[in-house]
Amino acid sequence: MNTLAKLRLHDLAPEQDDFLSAVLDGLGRPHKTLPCKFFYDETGSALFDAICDQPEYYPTRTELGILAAAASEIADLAGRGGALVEYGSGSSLKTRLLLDALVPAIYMPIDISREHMLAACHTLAQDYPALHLMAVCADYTRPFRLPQTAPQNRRLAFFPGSSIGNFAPLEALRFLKQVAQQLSGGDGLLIGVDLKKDPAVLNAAYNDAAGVTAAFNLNLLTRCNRELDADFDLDGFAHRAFYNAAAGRVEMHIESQREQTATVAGHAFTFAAGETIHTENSYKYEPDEFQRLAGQAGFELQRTWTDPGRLFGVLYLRRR
Ligand code: AVI
Repeated sequence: MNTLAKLRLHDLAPEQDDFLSAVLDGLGRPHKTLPCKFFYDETGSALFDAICDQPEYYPTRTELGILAAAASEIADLAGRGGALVEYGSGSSLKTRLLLDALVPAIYMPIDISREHMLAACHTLAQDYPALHLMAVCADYTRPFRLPQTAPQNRRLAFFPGSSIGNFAPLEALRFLKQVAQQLSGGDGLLIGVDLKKDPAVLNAAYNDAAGVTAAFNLNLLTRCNRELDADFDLDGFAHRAFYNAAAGRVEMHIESQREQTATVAGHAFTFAAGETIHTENSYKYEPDEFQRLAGQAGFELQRTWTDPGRLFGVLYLRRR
């Protein structure tokens, strides 16, 4: 069978982010910052995959275990044979677990990276020959319209990996409201949320002994050197990650080890010893905290699954 016959690309031609402007803007602020979305060049994506395999980084394997155990209950709640809409590329094992359990008529991944998503879709098309794949190339952090599907195809939106944690709470609310708009009353949202826990567990997860998270964080500077004609001395900066309990988030920073100056595309930036570039926030939630946030976006909690250690939550919410 020609698998391509079942794959359609809906290219909404998302605006590509301007790395140079973001770096000049972020490093020009009183508290230097770089947006975490720039972690994911080819090296950064490979490093992120390696993070997920580190013994200290529990979220990926914990969520996968929860989904495997809950898959048929999820299918009972969401209904089988509908449309699975994933915010992200769908190259993960988690997607396959849901495809096996829900047997949807349609799988609709949404991703800004067209090539990566299409590669994942081609593999899925071979393994799931009956599935209609509607790949949507879009930036889901900005407003966009989903392609129409037949009203009988109930939608289940899927946002795994605790990626919601990388949004500040107001951005998370805006994102959840957009998802609600893209669903009809009664449709579901299945979302992975990393839970608040012993800070020692969180600190270990973002400071793995093998140094993979450190390499992932510092790759931002390597990327600036390669792509933006910058001259960061990689030996002069170090990875810092810690749980900020007051803010309810793990923060990642790149810390300057001495007073120094670096240039980016001809613009000079000075760093004091100990000064940091704030590169990522990863918010952690209590289940009821997240339930309230989702409630404000128009969702009603139906079911929460966690692991025995209550490290991670998978929530099924219904669009009101
Ligand atoms: C993608 N995101 C959910 C990860 C997280 O845990 O916030 C990114 C990450 N940063 C460091 N390790 C993993």
